[in-house]
Amino acid sequence: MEQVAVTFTDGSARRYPRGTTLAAIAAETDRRDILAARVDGVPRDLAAPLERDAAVEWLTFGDPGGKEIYWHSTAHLLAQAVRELFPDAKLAIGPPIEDGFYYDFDIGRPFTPEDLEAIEARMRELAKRNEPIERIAVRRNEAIRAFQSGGEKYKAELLEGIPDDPVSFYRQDGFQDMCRGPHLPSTGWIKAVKLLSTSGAYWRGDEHREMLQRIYGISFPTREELDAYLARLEEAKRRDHRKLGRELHLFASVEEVGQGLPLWLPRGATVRRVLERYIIDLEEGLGYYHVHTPDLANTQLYKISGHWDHYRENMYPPMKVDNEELVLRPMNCPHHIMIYKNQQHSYRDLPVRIAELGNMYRYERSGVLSGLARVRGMTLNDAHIFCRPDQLTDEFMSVVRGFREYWYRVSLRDPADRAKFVQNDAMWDLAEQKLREAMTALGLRFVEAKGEASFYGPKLDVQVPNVMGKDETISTVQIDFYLPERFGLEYIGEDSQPHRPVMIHRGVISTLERMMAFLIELYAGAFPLWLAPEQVRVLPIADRHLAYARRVQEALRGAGVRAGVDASSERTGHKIREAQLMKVPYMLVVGNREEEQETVAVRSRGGGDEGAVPLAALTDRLVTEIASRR
Ligand code: TSB
Ligand code: ZN
Repeated sequence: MEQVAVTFTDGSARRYPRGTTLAAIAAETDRRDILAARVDGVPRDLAAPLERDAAVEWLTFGDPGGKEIYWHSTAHLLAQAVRELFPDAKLAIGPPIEDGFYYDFDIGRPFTPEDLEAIEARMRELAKRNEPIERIAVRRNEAIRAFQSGGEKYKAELLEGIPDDPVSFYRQDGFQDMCRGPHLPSTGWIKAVKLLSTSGAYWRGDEHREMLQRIYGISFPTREELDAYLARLEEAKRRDHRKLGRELHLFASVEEVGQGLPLWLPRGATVRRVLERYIIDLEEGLGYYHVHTPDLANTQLYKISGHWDHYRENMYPPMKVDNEELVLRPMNCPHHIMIYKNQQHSYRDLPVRIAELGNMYRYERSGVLSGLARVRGMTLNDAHIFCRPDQLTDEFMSVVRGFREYWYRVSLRDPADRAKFVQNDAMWDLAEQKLREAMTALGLRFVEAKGEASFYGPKLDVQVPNVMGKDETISTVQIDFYLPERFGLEYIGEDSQPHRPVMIHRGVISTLERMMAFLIELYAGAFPLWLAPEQVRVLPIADRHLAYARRVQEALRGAGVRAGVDASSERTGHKIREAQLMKVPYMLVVGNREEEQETVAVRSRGGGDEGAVPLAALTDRLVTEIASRR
């Protein structure tokens, strides 16, 4: 019998009779977790026979590709359950997503929480039956006929977009769904399911089309994994900066102002100001010059810089005023370049480091906006370093040494994307080489990401996971040979001749918006003392203690401590709870005894009741703790 040669990822190879299924080969291993395979890189069902020599890579739930299949099959199970409970339901699409899956249905009304419970219970029953999931080929016109007679208008429309004949369907237990696959071998693989939420979703994401009902869910091979995921989800909800931002009066987003344009409320603005002062002082000490430049500029500036050609889709459209055409700036670099150009520079003055808490505006698509983490109007802790080529590596390294480590992403261009990145291979190669050299010299490990570079040069990004485990860029440092060229930047060298400087773009704490989102989630809203908007709240026991409470407040304010007073007529227990809800680090209860003895009864946020402490001693202690920034 004819044989095919199969190689495995561990490098081993074996021969099998042609037509042997992947399932048969998988059965030779003693592993029970193989749910599908990649054959020459293409995901396939275990039931698929091998017809020619191939490289086989087993897929399990532990692999991203395996999860995708697992969740995709669970989406089918969901559709089967909905079809059984709502025989008139029309099915649309049901893909796996980053965390789980969804399926869109048309049942003529929204799903209720009770519906979800019933559907989930039915899914569990169906999974227990452990029905095989089979791939079948259906003639195209048969599929069209079936969809028409079943009133499956969404499926019929989807089929119009697929040229295949025959088209593949997957069938389990009498239920079938048009699908490319692959899928799990049987429904019994799905051990733990949770339907998480439902929402309206337009068919094809088009607001002019039908409103469908989307059900989101997730599934795991064990109950323990599901429980751990749900616990993480709960914790994420508790820490969610959008929720805490509202509850702690830090920021607000209102429709009247606009999407992605958050308002910083007094408490949030206080935290921001502390961060701003801290970063500006630090940067001044490191030799950065802080400047102020306007949020708008002539469109021409961005035509020179290349933003107009490579970054326009992220820019707000220009506006005409008098005989000028202006745009909101999407980046601060061109303004800083004009500051550099405002005077002559000698090789001795370099590097010149120009910094700004620079406002910028990006037309982020509404679907990606998220609280403060991704906005349209933002303020970046930005700096542009203009240096000699021989200074580049050192400057780059000292910027990176100031970063806090999470994980590093080296963001490179995608040479195939000619629109997004300027075309100049020699320039890109040099910049990428310099970046890699510096990373090697720093001894840092990094992951490369093709296509994530800026249009003008490669970046080193510090990626930080948010509460849901998704990564966002906080710090970034970028090497740029391009803008100095575009703007004809110069310095006078030792040889008295003009030379071209190199630029480093650098952001350490990201935009204040994203940093705030990150800090809120990191501390679950309980900021350390130095950042807390209200560091201390004085709680008078009765109205007659209010005057003393005010004196305590004044004394603390005089020492630079942000102190509030609860002047309400509530009882002390209530005042304490209120202060705890607002996560105020210190509560100072004052009554007769405290007033007589110039003391305060201290309760710290952790719940610790420390008893009476002389006001002067407490003030000193707070000042020291604030200065420690811990
Ligand atoms: C560092 N020209 C450079 C600058 O000199 C620049 O703008 N780089 S950037 O495009 O990568 O943006 C800098 C940082 O801003 C990002 O690393 C990210 O942390 C933050 N940022 C970008 N877009 C948004 C957004 N929509 N909302 C909040 N923060 C953002
Ligand atoms: Zn820049």
